[in-house]
Amino acid sequence: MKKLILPALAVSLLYSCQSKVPSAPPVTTTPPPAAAIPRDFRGEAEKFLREYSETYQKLYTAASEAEWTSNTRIIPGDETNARRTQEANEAMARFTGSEENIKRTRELLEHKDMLDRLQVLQLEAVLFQAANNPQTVPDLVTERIKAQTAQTEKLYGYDYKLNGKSVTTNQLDDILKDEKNLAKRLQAWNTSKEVGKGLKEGLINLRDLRNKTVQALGYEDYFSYQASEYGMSREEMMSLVRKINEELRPLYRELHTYARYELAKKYGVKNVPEQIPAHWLPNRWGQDWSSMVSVKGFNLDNELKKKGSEWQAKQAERFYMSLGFPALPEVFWEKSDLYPLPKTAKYKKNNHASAWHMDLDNDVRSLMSIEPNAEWYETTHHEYGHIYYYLTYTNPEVPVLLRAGANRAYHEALGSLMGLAANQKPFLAGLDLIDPKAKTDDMQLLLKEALNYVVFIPFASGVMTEFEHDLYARDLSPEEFNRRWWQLVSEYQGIQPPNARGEEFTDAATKTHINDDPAQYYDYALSYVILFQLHDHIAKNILKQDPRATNYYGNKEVGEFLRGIMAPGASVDWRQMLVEKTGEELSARAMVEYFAPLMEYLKEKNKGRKYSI
Ligand code: X8Z
Ligand code: ZN
Repeated sequence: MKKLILPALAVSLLYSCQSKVPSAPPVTTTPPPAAAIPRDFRGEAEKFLREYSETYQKLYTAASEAEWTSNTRIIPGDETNARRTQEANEAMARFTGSEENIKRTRELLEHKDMLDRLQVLQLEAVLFQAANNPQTVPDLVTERIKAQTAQTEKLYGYDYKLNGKSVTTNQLDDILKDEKNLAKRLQAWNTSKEVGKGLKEGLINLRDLRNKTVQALGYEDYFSYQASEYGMSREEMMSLVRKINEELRPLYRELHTYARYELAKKYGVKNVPEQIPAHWLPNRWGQDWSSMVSVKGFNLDNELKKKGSEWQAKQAERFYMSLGFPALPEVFWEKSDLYPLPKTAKYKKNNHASAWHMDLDNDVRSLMSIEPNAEWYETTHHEYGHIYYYLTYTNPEVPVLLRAGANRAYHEALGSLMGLAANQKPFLAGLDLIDPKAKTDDMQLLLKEALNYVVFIPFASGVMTEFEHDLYARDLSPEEFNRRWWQLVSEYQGIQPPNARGEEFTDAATKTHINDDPAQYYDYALSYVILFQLHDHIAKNILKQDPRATNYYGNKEVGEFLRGIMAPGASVDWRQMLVEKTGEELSARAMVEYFAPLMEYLKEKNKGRKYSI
């Protein structure tokens, strides 16, 4: 979540943008008739953008600081943080959504052809921000900000109870990964879904407020608003994600069949169910099944446990540095919040991993709850991808307003790419995390990877995206939140709930992004597709290695390639960039090709088994 925080912005009373505008020089001569002076739109845009950006950056920084505290020190019942965050975000909203800024931006954009490309992109970014906070409807914006902060506090202030005892989500995840007793698994799964009940009202409210705020500036709904950042309509985005899902469906079908039979065997269930009971899977949402498979000679969890969490945090940095990226700045180590809270802590924190560009400059931080295990190892690489993206596009060529990914999916892709690379055998052997001489079954390794990357696709491009589409664009009735959620889970993932999930639950809302990163989960699906395209290019053309067995470590050319993608931020066209860097348009080709050998293997393995999706 919070891939980039782009809260709302505004001029606080203390910091008025008006006061920054230098007054016009006194007129000493009689001006010629107005028509005779050609207007210098480029000069006007430059001045406007300079002043706007300066205020924006200050307000953004203040809002980030407040949000940071709200996410790292959650004290239920204490409203200090919420109040401060509210004020900072409102200040931001008043500025970004100000009628004056909107008017001025639109006016300048009417003369697009007289402006330079970067100016147009920046003005479009200004309008995009404005649409989230239009001050034509200030009360709605204020209410939305308030509802948003309250929802996050509710989600992360929640006290999960298992057998009457408080447990963390890391503990619940461990049970779902390791426990063999189905009754115990079910308890943990049920516990993980309790939080949704209290989030329903907030979600209904947020859905309405999000839709109404962007509608004030002409977007049909919040989903369309988010898709517009890719230069796409809602329908175009839906067809793209549906196409991706279809391309990976044959492989998913094999994985699903394989998992049903293997899990039934593991739990000693004779009748193999058609749909996988949700509590059988090693993840709360069934989005990653990789821990189902253990490969002999490749036990990352064991090795990482010996090394510890701090080692993991430093190792991910070493990997980036080996490619030529700089060391993480001191502020990162001083101010990040990387590890689980001690049991004695009197407060809670948001325990979903995120990366923050606090000031759109060099203050970068990450919020994680790193445990020494394979999942956090991958997540750490993912978050550092955001951090290095921030640091790399923080350069004089990229104006503050374009310090973002080429699109949001790129921002997600680069760190995930490093996560994939950091899990490949030659890389791990080089680090002594696996014995270079140990014989490992490569097909099992590929299977393990598919249970992560491929299994994720129907969840991300199917369940999450279709649900949010219906929520925002179809005004899904609150009477149907849970029914629709499980219908999608069944259709796309082939998973069934272990017990009746009436509308008193809101299982969708147990997923953080539904609450605090709305209508953009397809970013992750697209990011996986992009990451395989980039990886395919790196392996074949730079490293000249098999994409399934690479070692990026220490390769400066790979680093150059990645920096070339990161450095321009959002100042480039994302489609053009992909073609330039990989020679092809967005396509699941590389991902399908990567797993092609597995397809054959699974077909063989599944011979005689009944397919159910
Ligand atoms: O939310 C995340 C990142 C934070 S940007 C850890 N991810 C998605 C999730 O956890 O659901 C990464 C992959 C999918
Ligand atoms: Zn991310």
